[in-house]
Amino acid sequence: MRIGITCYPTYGGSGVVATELGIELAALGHQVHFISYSQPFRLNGRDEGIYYHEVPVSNYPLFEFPPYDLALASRMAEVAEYYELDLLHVHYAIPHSVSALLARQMLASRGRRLPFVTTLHGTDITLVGLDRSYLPITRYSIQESDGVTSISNYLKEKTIRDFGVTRPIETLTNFVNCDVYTPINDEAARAEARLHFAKPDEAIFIHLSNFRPVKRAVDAVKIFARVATERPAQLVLVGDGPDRSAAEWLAHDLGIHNRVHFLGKQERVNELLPLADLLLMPSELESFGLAALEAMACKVPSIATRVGGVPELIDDGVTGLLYPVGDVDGMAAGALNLLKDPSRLDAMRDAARKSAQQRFCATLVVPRYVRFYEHVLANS
Ligand code: GMT
Repeated sequence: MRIGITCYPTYGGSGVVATELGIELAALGHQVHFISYSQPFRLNGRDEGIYYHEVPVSNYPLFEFPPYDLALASRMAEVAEYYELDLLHVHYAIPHSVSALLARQMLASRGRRLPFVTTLHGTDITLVGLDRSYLPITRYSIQESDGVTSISNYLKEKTIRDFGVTRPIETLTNFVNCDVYTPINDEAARAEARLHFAKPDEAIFIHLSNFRPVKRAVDAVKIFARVATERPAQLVLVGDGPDRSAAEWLAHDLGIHNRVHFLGKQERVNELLPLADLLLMPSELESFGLAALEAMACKVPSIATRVGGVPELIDDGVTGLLYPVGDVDGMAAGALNLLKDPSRLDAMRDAARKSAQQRFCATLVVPRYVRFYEHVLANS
């Protein structure tokens, strides 16, 4: 198949999923065309079968707000025509599904078919889509999509309930390449690599996010601060965003900044995750929780919040521990108890990897996307 993919190319879960999907589809022999305002950050541009088309956005003095969604629709229609795309797959409803709808109409007027699939990721539904100024057009473009997928049952049900969408929505979860996200099984090699951040007797915590308020990165520092009063430990924070300076300030204010490492945006998180003992994901809301899945594949369980689609990913007490939002004391106590009980932690580490492999591996989920595309093509 020839598939056009549009996503937000910067740091964010939907862009990661879209890019990894494109890479996996190309590896299966499909031709993949990314159409976006800049090259998705996990794409190195060298993969066979992957093409990137930039969307140029002109800015005239008259345009107080440059119309990116229109430029995107034009580019989608052009790329679809020149490269004979079978379908478009847009990630994050706003504004991508609206642009795809326009591109489909532009080509239909010339007798050419261009079905499009919309994948709902999270804040497009839970926050942005519920803004009154965006809701009507978002609902319309979801309803008019040729196929709609959601990354969790939670998000699917929320879309039906809050948006009144009546067309079928297929749940196709986030996935992880279990050969790229792997534990370091050689204990001596892992111990050696961990020395980069911690002394041999110290635990390593990791937090991975875009530091938006919804991620509650400051809670990650608070949880770590409580743990660090009881046992030697280090915290590694990966990513960047609006709450980073608040988290940095807190680490300094609490006098733990020498044990808290802000690494900023990192491309190869698969090399960092296996070094950790536990991932901290204290989010206000997660429609799925891709960071926790990537950690699980590396044998790293999560201390996380029981929100949104997280319970569909993490089996509380088996592959991680779940707490109410803001329960910093509970999360710190849970982490300390696990670290005190190495056989329980080891069992949880094994269960986390096994669950990632058996339920969320790219080899399982990506073929479901392909079958979904075939279904859409056969029915549109
Ligand atoms: O706000 C974010 O975390 C980014 C957002 C996105 O769409 O870029 O992430 C969402 O999509 C991820 C990939 O499907 C999910 O794993 C995240 O749980 C989801 N984030 C939220 O729902 C807050």
